Amino acid sequence: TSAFTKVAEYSGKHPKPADITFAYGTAGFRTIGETLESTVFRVGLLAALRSQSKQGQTIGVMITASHNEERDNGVKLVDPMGEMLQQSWEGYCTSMANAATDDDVVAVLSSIIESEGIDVSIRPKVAYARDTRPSSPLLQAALEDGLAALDVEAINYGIVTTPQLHYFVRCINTADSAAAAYGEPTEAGYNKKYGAAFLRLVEGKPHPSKLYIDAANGVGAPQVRKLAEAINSPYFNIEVCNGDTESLGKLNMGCGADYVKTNQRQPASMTLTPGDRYCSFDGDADRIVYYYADEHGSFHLLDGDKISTLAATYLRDLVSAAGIEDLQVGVVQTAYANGSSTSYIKDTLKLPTVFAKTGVKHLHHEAEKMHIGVYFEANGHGTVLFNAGAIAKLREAKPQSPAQADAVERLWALRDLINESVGDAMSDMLLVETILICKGWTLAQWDEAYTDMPSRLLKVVVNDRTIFKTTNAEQTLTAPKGLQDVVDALVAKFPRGRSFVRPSGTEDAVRVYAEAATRSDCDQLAYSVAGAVF
Ligand code: 16G
Ligand code: ZN
Repeated sequence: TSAFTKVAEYSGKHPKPADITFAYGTAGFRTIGETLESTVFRVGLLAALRSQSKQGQTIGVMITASHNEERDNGVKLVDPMGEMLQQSWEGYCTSMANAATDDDVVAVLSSIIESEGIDVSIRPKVAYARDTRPSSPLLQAALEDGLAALDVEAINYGIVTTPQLHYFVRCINTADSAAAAYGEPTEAGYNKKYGAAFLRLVEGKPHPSKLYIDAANGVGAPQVRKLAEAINSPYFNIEVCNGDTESLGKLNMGCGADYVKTNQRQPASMTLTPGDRYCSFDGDADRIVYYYADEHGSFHLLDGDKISTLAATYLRDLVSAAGIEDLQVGVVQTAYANGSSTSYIKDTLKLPTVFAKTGVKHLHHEAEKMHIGVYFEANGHGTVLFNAGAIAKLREAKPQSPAQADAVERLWALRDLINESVGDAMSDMLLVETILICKGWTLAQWDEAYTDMPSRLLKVVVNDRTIFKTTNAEQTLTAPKGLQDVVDALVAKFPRGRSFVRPSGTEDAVRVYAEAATRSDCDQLAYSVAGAVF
């Protein structure tokens, strides 16, 4: 343990608040920013161990609380291929964050080293970044102490989006492989890769109208401006709204993808002009939704389900145009997917669809099983994955005509356009823009595919959410006993009714979701199920 004197000493500078218990949840640690100093310091230590356990590959650390209010903050770890931290390590994170004393921190550290058989002689490598929150610099300093305590070779990426950090980590760890190299691990490399793929795909098509981007007054604002500068083309004609990252109190306030999706309305600061095109990022730019006003001024949302069906349709048509046999496109959704989108995928697109539990890592793992797996949460978080089987089929493709060759080429270009490491608002936006430009579609034309069922999401505060257990991708309750039967009986009363109850992974509450054929049925169903839960 003498090797860890520095750990104990530095840990002393970041004592754990005695009255708080931390938990590494669906999106890492997330709570009031000021309380997270000890946790972020310790995440620095964990990142070092994780890197050593992965033979010195680079691990990512992102300081952000996404769409949460400005005073919150959070931190999460990124695994070598840019994916979320392997689930089996989440428990280590939680134990480490809750160690009471500096000696306890060293003890937890030693026990992880022992259980994982970690070779501590390996020099650890970590890449880190933060969003624009006021508490982020303080937390970054705590992280740097954690990294220094274990002599980590660290790269500071400054203020970038969460998906950019995931991309950098993947680039760094694939740099030595000619076949798998992902790109240059810099902001310029990111903009160059995605910008070039986008221009390759839209070349020769008519220019689109301006796209207004609500950046939630977060890190997406400066980053999308840099992307636009790099693309420098009328194909990417954007105007950033809610791009103020300097003034306090503005981040995610009355704006951003979560606000727009939850309230089914545009940001408070924006007036929509019929015919114009709008989208919103969340505070760390890993979610995106689109919207527009029709000629009567009514608001229409194009959420993650709409993006998912648009992408799946386009990919399915390209695969068929390329003449590649048995290259399957599939879609992964969660229980929150609007029922109309699921029917559309099954009945109209005739594509396989599976349900995963809420949280990106669950969708990601299901999508990896498909050749081309499109996954989105209704809230706008998602991406497309091409698995090894798909790559092999694309490599083997023998186009019989210029049209087939063009389709194969476009599939390769799409793979370059998409950030496969994680859902990415900027990359997803370029994907949507590509498809709309190629089809010559307005947002209203995109919206015509299907009409959303009326839906309602309620939050029910209960004494103990841990008594709620689910199965079937969170669509069926197994406990408390008998409650699912009550829900089923309520659902049966309403035409095309659907409802489910699940404990939140991020808040101390239970969520109730309901859909039905009419708005009033839907609301009645939601409130009666909530009544049964309470
Ligand atoms: C986290 C998830 C998000 C999910 C949300 C559900 C990631 C990166 N984020 O924010 O995908 O929609 O949790 O929250 O996985 P809930 O469990 O409180 O409903
Ligand atoms: Zn986010």
